[in-house]
Amino acid sequence: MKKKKALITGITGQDGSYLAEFLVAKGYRVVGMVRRSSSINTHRIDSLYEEPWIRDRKMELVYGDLNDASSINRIVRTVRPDEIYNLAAQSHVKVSFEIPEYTSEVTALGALRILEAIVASGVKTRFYQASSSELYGRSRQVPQSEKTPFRPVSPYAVAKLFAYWTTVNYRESYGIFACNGILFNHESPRRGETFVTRKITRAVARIKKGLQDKLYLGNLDAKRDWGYAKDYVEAMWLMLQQRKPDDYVIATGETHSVREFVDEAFRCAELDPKKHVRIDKRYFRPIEVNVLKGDASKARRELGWKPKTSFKELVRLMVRADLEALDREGR
Ligand code: NAP
Ligand code: G4F
Repeated sequence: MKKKKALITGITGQDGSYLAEFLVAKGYRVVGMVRRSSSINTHRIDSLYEEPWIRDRKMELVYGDLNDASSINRIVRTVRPDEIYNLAAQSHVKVSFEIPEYTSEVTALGALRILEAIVASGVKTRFYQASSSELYGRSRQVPQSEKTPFRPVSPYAVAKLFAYWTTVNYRESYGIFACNGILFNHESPRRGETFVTRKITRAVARIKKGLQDKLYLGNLDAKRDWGYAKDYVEAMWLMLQQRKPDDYVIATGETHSVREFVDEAFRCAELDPKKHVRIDKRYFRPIEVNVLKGDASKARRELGWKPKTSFKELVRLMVRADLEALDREGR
């Protein structure tokens, strides 16, 4: 049987790296779109290079940018993927208040550019859009499901709202097999260092090794539904294997405050957070999303997907990974 080909935008990010590994293991040929950077930023997919996968042409990287329609058109036309996973975004909520226009270009119009390239090229492909629980923002409903009205409260979330509806619109207008995965927060040792979970686990490891003394954080009362990224990429793939395209919430169904995450992470390293954690106003946002808690019963029912990793296991594996990384550096 012919090998399936998948195009991943955002392959150098947390989810892109796990998804690439998952698809290659499933026998796909993966093409990753990367943007030009002055320094090497492919550390999350380095392990893929070490495997014989590249030699066997199971994965290749091509230059492109979501802000450059011509590169997207060229890639879709020449690669002719069976599946496209649009994971690229300016994905930091707090940063989106500082660069709102750029965030909208990449995170909103980027999705439109890919969908337009699909229509213009006539390539028969399935499309996954990385939608977000940030769409719910200040929604009054808890837990949030596919039926909960959106109420986005950041430039990032508004951009994701545009991309969400554009995906639905191209599905309905052109019959494209296009799906939104409304993923709640998902974390891992590969999480960017400025997102709160990784900032905490990295600081815990550094404090344990005597490399740092204080951890400065913003709002400790915000609550999030935190899952493990490795579990979540399977759900992306499952959505594109269904008979009909649809939108799905992916979540654990549990919510925990940032404070709980801090306490658990410090407990894992037998440290006292009171001695080390300080509040810094710099890390507060102009408006906060207070509580996110997902209802993923549709995904469980229709995709057969459920999370495999508990909150405590997630915190523990992230702390352990950050400690081991320092050990490897000889710190
Ligand atoms: P991430 O680690 O921040 O990765 C973002 C990726 O997008 C990186 O590969 C980045 O490339 C790429 N990118 C940024 N701007 C680009 C541009 N102009 N053109 C091409 N590529 C660009 O994000 P993640 O946590 O893996 O999340 C993946 C996707 O899911 C994102 O769309 C995010 O908004 C969404 N999402 C994430 C979560 C979560 O909890 N993680 C939840 C819901 C939705 P560089 O390496 O060059 O920066
Ligand atoms: O880790 P965060 O920056 O993630 P946030 O804002 O929930 O967004 C992430 O999840 C979304 C899914 O819901 C994705 F769409 C998005 O791309 C991204 O992956 O912040 C989590 C919470 C916030 O309430 C924030 O105010 O932690 C709070 N927080 C407290 N102190 C902090 C800090 N956040 C960060 N980044 N840094 C702090 O020092």
